[in-house]
Amino acid sequence: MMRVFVLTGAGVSAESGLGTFRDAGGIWARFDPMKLATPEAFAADPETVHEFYNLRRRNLIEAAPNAAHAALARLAGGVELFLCTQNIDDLHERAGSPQVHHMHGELLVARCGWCGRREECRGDLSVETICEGCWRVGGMRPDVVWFGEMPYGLDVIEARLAEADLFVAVGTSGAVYPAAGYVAMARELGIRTVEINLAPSDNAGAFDERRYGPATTEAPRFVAELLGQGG
Ligand code: BJW
Repeated sequence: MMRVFVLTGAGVSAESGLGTFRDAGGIWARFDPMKLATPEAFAADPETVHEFYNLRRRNLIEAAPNAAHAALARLAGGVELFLCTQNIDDLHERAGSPQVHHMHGELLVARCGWCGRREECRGDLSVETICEGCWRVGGMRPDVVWFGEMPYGLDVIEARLAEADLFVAVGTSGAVYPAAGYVAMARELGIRTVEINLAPSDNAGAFDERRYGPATTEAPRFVAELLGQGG
């Protein structure tokens, strides 16, 4: 069975109404990432960081998966798929993807900075939230990977990339490492590489094949072709 490594980014969830980061009007055009998405920002002003993620968590709960998420869920039925997402939303899971590797963590999970305990989190967090593991206050944070922090499961990611026959990036700008480096790694390994995006990403030139258009159109088309059902 063909082994396919799919890397998704914010573009795959854009048509579900969740903002991307670096597009015009994107999240980082309105907010300074260094004041919200670093451990230093959380240490300096946890209330503001909580407010930012509480708002995004509420938006996520209201959002629904789209045709791109659904197509990638179908793909798992026909190939050996490793679905690696940079997204902290759960829309791949809600579309039916059986296994998703969240390299930048998950918004619907909270983690205690004191004891490391993780728990599902669908409500707001605050500096008053108590950890039910160590009963300390002030350490609970969204279980997401901020700048300067180590993404999750890099060893697993690199192992699955090394054994892939095909690497596909969907809706990611190629601006954030280490994910942005995977296309180069794939090429060095002789793996065919495909980009699906609304517009060329920062490293578009590194891909063997490029498909441009909305993820909800291009991902289902690509998946149908891959599963041999015609375009
Ligand atoms: C559509 C569409 C539609 C729109 N259809 N497409 C090497 C070189 C240089 C720097 C570094 C390096 N290695 C590490 C760094 C530093 C840093 C980094 O990369 N900085 C860059 C900005 C230069 N990286 C890190 O800090 C990472 N950690 C790390 O490497 O640790 C190593 C280490 C640590 C300690 C000690 C020793 C070693 C961690 C990165 C964490 C990123 N975190 C965020 C926030 C997560 C929480 C949150 O959501 O708030 O993750 S930042 C943000 O960017 C988020 C995303 O996952 C990530 C990627 O963004 P993505 O998904 O690509 O979105 P956009 O908006 O950029 O692009 C959207 C795309 O969709 C566009 O292309 C559109 O065209 C497209 N699109 N609509 C299809 N409808």
